[in-house]
Amino acid sequence: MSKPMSTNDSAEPAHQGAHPVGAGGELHQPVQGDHPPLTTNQGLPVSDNQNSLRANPRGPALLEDFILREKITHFDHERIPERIVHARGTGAHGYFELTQSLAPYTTAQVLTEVGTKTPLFARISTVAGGSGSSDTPRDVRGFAIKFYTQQGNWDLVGNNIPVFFIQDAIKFPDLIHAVKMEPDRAFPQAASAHDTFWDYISLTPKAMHMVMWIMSDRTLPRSLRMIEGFGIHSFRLINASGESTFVKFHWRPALGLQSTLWDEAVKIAGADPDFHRRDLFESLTSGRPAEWEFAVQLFTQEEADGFPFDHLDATKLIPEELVPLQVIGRLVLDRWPDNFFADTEQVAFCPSHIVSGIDFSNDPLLQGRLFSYLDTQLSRLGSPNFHQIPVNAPQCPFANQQRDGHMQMARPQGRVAYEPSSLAPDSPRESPDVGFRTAALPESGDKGRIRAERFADHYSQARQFYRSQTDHEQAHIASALVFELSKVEHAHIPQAMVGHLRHIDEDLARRVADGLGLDSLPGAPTAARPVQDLPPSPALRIIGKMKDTLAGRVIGILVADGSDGGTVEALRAAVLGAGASVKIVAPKVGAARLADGVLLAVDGQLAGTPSVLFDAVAILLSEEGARRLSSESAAIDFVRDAFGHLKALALDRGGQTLLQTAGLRPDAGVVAGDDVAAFLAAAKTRQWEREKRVRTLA
Ligand code: HDE
Repeated sequence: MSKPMSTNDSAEPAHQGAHPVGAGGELHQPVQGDHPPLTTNQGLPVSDNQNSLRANPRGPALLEDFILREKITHFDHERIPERIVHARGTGAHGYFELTQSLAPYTTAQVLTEVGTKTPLFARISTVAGGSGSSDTPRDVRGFAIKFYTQQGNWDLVGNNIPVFFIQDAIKFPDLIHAVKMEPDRAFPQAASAHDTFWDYISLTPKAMHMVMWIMSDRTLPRSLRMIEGFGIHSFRLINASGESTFVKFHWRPALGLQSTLWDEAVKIAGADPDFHRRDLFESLTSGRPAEWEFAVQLFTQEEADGFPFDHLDATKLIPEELVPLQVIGRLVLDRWPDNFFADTEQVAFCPSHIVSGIDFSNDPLLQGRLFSYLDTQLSRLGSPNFHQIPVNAPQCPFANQQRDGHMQMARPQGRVAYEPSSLAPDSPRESPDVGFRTAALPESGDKGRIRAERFADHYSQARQFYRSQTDHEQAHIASALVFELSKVEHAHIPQAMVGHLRHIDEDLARRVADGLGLDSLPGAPTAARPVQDLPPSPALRIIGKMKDTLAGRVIGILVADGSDGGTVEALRAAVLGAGASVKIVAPKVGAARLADGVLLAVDGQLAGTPSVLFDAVAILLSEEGARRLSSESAAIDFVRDAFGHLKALALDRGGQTLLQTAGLRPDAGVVAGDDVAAFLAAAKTRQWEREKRVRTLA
């Protein structure tokens, strides 16, 4: 019988600095400095974390092994249910700083104390995909903020689009079931381009305004740092006299609004499924905070009565031209969480987390949301005590007589767990002066399953949105509709959709019908109310909101052995000076040997670092380097995609050779590799003029 051997029976003792291999084959780490003992969850130091308890060296494992069982059991339960919607998210810590007081309108201190920095946690998410889905599908982005105010937590749980598909919470499960993967086949993942989604939408005229937004490039953001945010619903601000003013909340990105193109987003999903998460991580961990302006639209009941739509209807927005935005503060994200699960996964947002001085409106979608979030979090986080998880806990004192429950962390003292009590005079009591009070507003009318008549105007704002767009943006909307509807198998569904589009814009309907190969324009459904021609709102565009800056953007420089070091360095220095970051791409990861013999460190290997990952590119190659890359499809794709995605290109002679090999002719967005100023100017925008040369748009 062989002698049983423990790990530490290996030739060299494990704790003496070498790397001995244990009986299990694991390499033991050398011990450096002090380290805490590895223990069980009960605090028992563990002697061997490599071998489970066995009857003999080649014998069965023993049930007695409580250390193995504890470790595996905990592992088996590591996952919690993902969110039913918004499962894929990225979070960060930061703060809100008020720059202009809203004291005439509200008693909420977070909106009245100028200069106070209120800590917050933000989570930005896609909606339809699972938690492991990619970052760049065509989808709405959730934009949820938890403000840890000194008067309690205030959650503003919004999206990057100011309207929604439906008007009443009772339709939310139907909408989500329609967009999620189809239940019999479990695909498509994270995509609206399938039958059930468009079937539901084609039967839901009220969704048409939102459809215009989701078919626009708003759903293809370049970066989470470059999206707008909206609270969507009207809320109320309540002042010290109890007077109420309606408010809509907005976030506007300091870096400007920017999107990718559809083809680009699709390719990014393959090149880097974590594109947005990585972008925010790299930005925050390299000391570049993400920042938004916080703005409000304020309006009275009388003003609301004069709007040509009902502001309680979440399928409508209030154009900025009608009620201007007032910037009142800034929101800064500057700290990546220490642990993703602890914060980003466990954070529990809830629209009913409100503070005194803010109140809800009667928007029926909002009213339904006030119920849903707490309910879903009870099953997702498994206990009514999820408010004790650090990311969810208020950062001000909180106390009440709620007790016990799964995972209770608090240890309330004394015998009194009720109120009022004479036995515990210092126990928590209600505060008539500062406590939350629902605005005392009159309600009257007949009870019923009913909806306000003005909610039935389904097409006017959809038309306003479409007609407010630039030619390029209109073409992208038409192309997106053609793509999505071309994936639908049942022919009557695209037909019905084109019928709806006729109420929005006849030309749009024709373009989509043509793209889908329909012989004639289907009839339009009867509109419940006449479609109004509302004035165009330029604020609804993306083009024009992209800021004239390179700050926050990423430039890729493709080099190979033999590239000219002087040109590379001049370009890199200028780009860094303009606030962008630079990644060097080369055929081999490690380093490229430049013409002068200097080794240039490489950030990405060509085949794994395509140009879709950059905002603009430079291709700086020797003639020999260009000749070698001319037969590399990854190099041809690099230049062809950069060109096709309307990016600026800086090319030296080798770069031009590659451009020619790819069959492309230069235009104004293609500049000389040593013309740094021209490149910086061109890289700040997309080359929209090029689009008609490279793509047939519906
Ligand atoms: Fe949500 N939504 N929602 N939603 N929502 C959830 O809550 C719901 C709606 C939004 O990063 C869920 O904790 C209903 C509009 C965001 O953790 C759930 C209705 C807007 C997030 C839920 C809506 C949102 C959620 C799933 C129709 C923009 C992610 C997980 C009445 C204003 C928050 C969870 C995060 C998450 C319900 C519509 C934004 C199921 C019933 C409109 C940003 O409770």
